Amino acid sequence: MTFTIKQIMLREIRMKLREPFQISSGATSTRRILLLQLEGVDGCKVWSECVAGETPNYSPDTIATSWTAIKEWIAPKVLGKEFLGPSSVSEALDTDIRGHKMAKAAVEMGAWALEAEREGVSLSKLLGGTRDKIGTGISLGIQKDPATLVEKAGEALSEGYRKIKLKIKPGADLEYVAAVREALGDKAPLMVDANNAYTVADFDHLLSLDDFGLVMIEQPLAWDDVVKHAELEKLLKTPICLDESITGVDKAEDMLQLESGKIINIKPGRVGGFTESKAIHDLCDREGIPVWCGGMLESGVGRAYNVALASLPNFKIPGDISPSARYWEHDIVTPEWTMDASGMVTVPQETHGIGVDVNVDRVDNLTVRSDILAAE
Ligand code: OSB
Ligand code: MG
Repeated sequence: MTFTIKQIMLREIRMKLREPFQISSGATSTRRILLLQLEGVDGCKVWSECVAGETPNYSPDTIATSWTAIKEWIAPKVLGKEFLGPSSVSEALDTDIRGHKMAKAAVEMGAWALEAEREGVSLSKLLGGTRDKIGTGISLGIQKDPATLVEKAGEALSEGYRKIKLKIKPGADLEYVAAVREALGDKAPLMVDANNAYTVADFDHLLSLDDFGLVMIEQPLAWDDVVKHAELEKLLKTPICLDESITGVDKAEDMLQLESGKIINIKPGRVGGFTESKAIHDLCDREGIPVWCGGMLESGVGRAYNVALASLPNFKIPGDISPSARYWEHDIVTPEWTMDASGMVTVPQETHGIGVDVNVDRVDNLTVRSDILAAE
């Protein structure tokens, strides 16, 4: 059996975060979100989310470039074409289109959801997920002073989060991390994420982070580097986790060969979708490298895809998959994503597809731009 995508609707919505989120390279207060609705020839419709940000401070991909890429190059490669399954969509999108991974991922992951609907299974099941619940962490943005961060980290620990990630940058690092470690005690599962804020000139400074018993240090050096991270990994006791640098299974292979990191944060948007995410997951599983699912401040739609992915067996570390209320006053899905007191999120297994319903009226109200792309 084959499947065909008849139409893709694009929507840009704007959602205000409950509090601004600051990383070393910029802050976000209102999330501009690109949603897609894919429609199969059988009339089945699914929603997906492109996780690109407003500016290219995390990845080269942005809302604006992804919109263009989908409209000009990606949709024409898939609309009206017959595919054997979602992996063949991935293959088609990787042919003669360089980059634009977040744009490709939004369409490719939508194709997985269409396939799950067609087969009448949950997205988790279709992907090969084995978990009914996934462990959840929180990513705390850079705060105005260490005391504020200590307060937020303390709240997170008492809410049950299983991993607490502190964003750092030069000038907001050692003092902040020391204060949190002191307040939360030796056992608290703490890590840091620098989003590329350091260089080889900072190696001595970064080695001081070894004093804090962190479970990992995420992406301290350049966004596209795997060579200098290998130099740093040799010196650091704390494991390095790569995020930005791992844009595909090829880069995961480079990481393994060069020993640039011991853990990978997989974000399906960053690597071009689920087919590539699964390839990285499987490679890491064979090589004894644990992975976890990162986040991009997604709405409840993108979160559904992350939850499904994180149900795969080698997602052994809690992901940045916080409940809806961490981000939004009201999410755009029913039910909203929740976390239990032990920091677990339930993977929807009883329903078909992504496992949540999109509140279309609310999406309509939040829409600032839309387009419909159809097969010619
Ligand atoms: O580096 O993991 C990151 C958000 C935007 C861009 C980059 C990152 C993040 C996060 C947020 O850490 C994680 C979340 O969605 O809760
Ligand atoms: Mg990161």
